[in-house]
Amino acid sequence: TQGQVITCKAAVAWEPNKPLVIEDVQVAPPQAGEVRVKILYTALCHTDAYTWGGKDPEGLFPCILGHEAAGIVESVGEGVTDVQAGDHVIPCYQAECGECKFCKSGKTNLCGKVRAATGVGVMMSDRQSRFSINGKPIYHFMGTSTFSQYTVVHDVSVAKIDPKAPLEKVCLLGCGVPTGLGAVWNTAKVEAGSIVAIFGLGTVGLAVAEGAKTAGASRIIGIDIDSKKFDTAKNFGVTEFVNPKDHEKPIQQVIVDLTDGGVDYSFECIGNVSVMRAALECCHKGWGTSVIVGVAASGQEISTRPFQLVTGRVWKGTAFGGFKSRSQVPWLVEKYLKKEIKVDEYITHTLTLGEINKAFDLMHEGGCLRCVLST
Ligand code: NAD
Ligand code: AHE
Ligand code: ZN
Ligand code: ZN
Repeated sequence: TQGQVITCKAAVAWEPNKPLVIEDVQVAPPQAGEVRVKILYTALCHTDAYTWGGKDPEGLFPCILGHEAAGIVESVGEGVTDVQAGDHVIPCYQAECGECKFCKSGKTNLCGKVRAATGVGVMMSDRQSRFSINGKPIYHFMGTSTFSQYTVVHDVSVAKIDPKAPLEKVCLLGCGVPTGLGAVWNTAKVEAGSIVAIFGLGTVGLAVAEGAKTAGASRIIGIDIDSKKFDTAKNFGVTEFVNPKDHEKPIQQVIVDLTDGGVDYSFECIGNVSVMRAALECCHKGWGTSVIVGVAASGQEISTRPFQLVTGRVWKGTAFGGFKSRSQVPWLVEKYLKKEIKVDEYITHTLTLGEINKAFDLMHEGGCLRCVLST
């Protein structure tokens, strides 16, 4: 198949909120600096639902969504040396080139090499899509487009991993689990003994809990409007549970009262701007740090009284948990193989690519963390 167009099945989002359609899609060969990957497993993340729902200012249609996956390199374009056909890989929506201003800064995991193209659904070299249906181009998404049997990614957007790792599990290391762990370890740098509050106990929030537990947090307070989340949350390290619906007082006041003045660290893992405010305001005066992880809809803005920051609270955000993707995803895979981090525990459902609309429906049910689709 090297050098040839591949026709395969992919789930196409033709319009926001309209069920995805499994189509025969033509996938062009990888150009210079690109890699064509046979996707074997892909999970759904809440961000896919957000873009599908028309809430993403960068969302373009028709497109092929999906960014949490694992597969095997089918072929590589000219000049690609870091991976070759047969390598097991995880696509990385957050690239790492090692050479750009961002990569060299030592201050961030963001990479500028291909971001301009991935934000508008095309490949960097010719600003074209590698996906088409009978000649009509279909946009890429987040530089990954994993809801397809084959995809084309930039070489800076793919991590080579240990072939011993089960792809049906480690696909989760493409987004949600690293995001939560890294928010704690890299962005907040939670110290032993800290009091932590987590808003939203989906996969990302639970991975924050797991990260906080390994960091030695003394109390891990989970906040969710769905009380059914608490039983599972205990297994990930949450020690106390608060449902805002059980209280008259604003949730920030509830947390401040519970913690003698506020938490050391809080994490917003929902994408709701009023919860982001509450997460900041439940932090302890003088030092409490709040990390925004959730992705808010187009047009939404955060606000608080500046006095909150003047009096020492710190507002931060994180993308992919601050992990440098190509260097650290393989390390996370090894940690999983050594049983140092959970992955299997986040997989509550498994379906096929053809059942993807059912998988999107499942995301709205409290019992679903990650649903993994086999392609
Ligand atoms: P999810 O839908 O599985 O989890 C969200 C949880 O929040 C659910 O348990 C829900 O019951 C709870 N919730 C909703 N409204 C609430 C409220 N008002 N108060 C308390 N709890 C509430 O989603 P997920 O896949 O875990 O993703 C969480 C968020 O993180 C999403 O916004 C997603 O887009 C974002 N995300 C960001 C990054 C990043 O790099 N920054 C990476 C992955 C995901
Ligand atoms: N496209 C949106 C923002 C989406 C967003 O914030 N994405 C997160 C990852 S979510 C993964 O589930 C992120 O890492 N962003 C950094 C980046 O470079 O995209 C918008 O508002 O335009
Ligand atoms: Zn994601
Ligand atoms: Zn870079």
